[in-house]
Amino acid sequence: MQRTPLIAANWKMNGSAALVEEMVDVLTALPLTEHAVVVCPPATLLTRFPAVCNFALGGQTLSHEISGAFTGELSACLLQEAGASYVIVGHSERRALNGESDELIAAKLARAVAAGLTPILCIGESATERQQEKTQQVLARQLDAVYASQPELLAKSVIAYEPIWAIGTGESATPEQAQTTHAFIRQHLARYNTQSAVRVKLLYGGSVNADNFTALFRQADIDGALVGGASLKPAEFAQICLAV
Ligand code: G2H
Repeated sequence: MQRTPLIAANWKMNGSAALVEEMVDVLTALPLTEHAVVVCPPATLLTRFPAVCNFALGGQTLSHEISGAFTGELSACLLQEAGASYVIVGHSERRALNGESDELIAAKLARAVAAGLTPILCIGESATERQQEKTQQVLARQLDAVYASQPELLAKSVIAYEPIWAIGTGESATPEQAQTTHAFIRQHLARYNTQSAVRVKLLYGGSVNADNFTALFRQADIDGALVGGASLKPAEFAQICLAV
């Protein structure tokens, strides 16, 4: 099964109008195939990107509610109106710093799909959980929370495996570690729907850079990357985009 690659940039709470301009200049000069790259800047910067360009835009989170008295929240429709077609859901920083539970993440993902946004669901284990050999258990729990009761959402999702110990540390998982875990994820997803499990894009995230990406991307079950720090450097991000 041939899966088309996807490189996603997660700017987190970084960036500026100037970085938008720089990134647009660099990316629009690349021969990117359709839907190969998505940039997820802070929501306030979404409308600073051109309405039409050779990459897609995404939000970094969304509300599970449709609209209403939820001060500070962003709905799927607001993100769409600002130009997003993707949205990151369940990033470990939101799970840890904002107390997002598996159940809330499942509701957010369902809301994103209902609105026509493609969710990039982030899952991953902590260093302690890996040391305790609980990686598969944790990933299975995070996946089951979303897909066990709504397996039809898998066909509309992208999944990013981001081991927490590799996030922003400069210490990426090795290609072998990442492949072993991605293979487990794909195998687990087959419980919900075998065809969707083969088709779903599995991204790796956690200290991806221009030096380590090629070896990661060569792995059979790694279909692209969710890039944080390196996505703030347009030239380096361009190199990663060109490696697929
Ligand atoms: C993981 C990743 C982007 P970084 O959070 O989602 O960030 O590449 O900086 O580790």
